[in-house]
Amino acid sequence: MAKKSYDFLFKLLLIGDSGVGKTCILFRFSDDAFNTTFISTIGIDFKIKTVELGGKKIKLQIWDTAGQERFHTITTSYYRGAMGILLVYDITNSKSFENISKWLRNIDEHASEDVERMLLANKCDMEEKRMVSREKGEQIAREHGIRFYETSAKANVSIEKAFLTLAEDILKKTPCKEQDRKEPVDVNNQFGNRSQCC
Ligand SMILES: Nc1nc2c(ncn2[C@@H]2O[C@H](COP(=O)(O)OP(=O)(O)OP(=O)(O)O)[C@@H](O)[C@H]2O)c(=O)[nH]1
Ligand SMILES: *[C@@H]1O[C@H](CO)[C@@H](O)[C@H](O)[C@H]1NC(C)=O
Ligand SMILES: *[C@@H]1O[C@H](CO)[C@@H](O)[C@H](O)[C@H]1NC(C)=O
Ligand SMILES: *[C@@H]1O[C@H](CO)[C@@H](O)[C@H](O)[C@H]1NC(C)=O
Ligand SMILES: [Mg+2]
Repeated sequence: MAKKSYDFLFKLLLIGDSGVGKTCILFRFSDDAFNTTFISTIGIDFKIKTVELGGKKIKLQIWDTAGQERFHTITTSYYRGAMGILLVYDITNSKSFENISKWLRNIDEHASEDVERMLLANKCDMEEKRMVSREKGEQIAREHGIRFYETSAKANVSIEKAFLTLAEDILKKTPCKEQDRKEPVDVNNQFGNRSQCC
């Protein structure tokens, strides 16, 4: 019997206005690299990365959507299958922050109800051009009960942390059924035995 090379498959999705850095965030996470050239995503793209959490191999299939309005129909068709969604804005672009409420509404309309959400304030390396304070980001995240990180794909700030934390949050609410091991596994979460996961 062939052994699967992973224990869980988690599908994640990146959304947010065009130019906020979604593709760069994913490229930093998957290839640990950064490119200053802006090549706007056409439709949708994805990358795979396998990580290990609490002794479990987790294959992350990460969908990178185009932020441009003209791709709305195609990109929203990917919300349904997502277990985690990263909402991204750019701290140097107020409009991209104001649009977060629009992206949150898109999630309400198109994603599954128990999807795990996370808010990322990207380009935090550009402090001199900042238009959106950290407090404003934290506040909207708090209002919606979701985690918040200021990130930089360029300076490699909190990118890995964000993806791993999101995966961990999904793992915590994943029931045991798709796994074949007998011994319980310490998933190392702050809730101790409150976790539904094995
Ligand atoms: N300074 C800085 N620039 C960044 C950062 N992340 C992305 N950029 C730049 O922002 C521009 C847009 O980045 P992308 O990742 O292509 O943006 P996107 O959100 O994927 O845009 P769409 O695909 O059109 O939705 C590029 O020129 C990047 O080099 C960052 O953390 N810091
Ligand atoms: C914010 O959303 C509106 C409506 O979808 C869009 O026209 C606008 O371009 C967005 N802002 C940015 C900075 O992309
Ligand atoms: C980016 O950050 C991650 C996590 O902290 C680290 O493992 C990696 O080596 C960093 N990459 C570079 C190029 O410094
Ligand atoms: C955690 O385990 C302890 C000891 O087994 C038990 O008394 C307690 O009720 C458990 N807590 C929860 C939230 O399940
Ligand atoms: Mg892109």
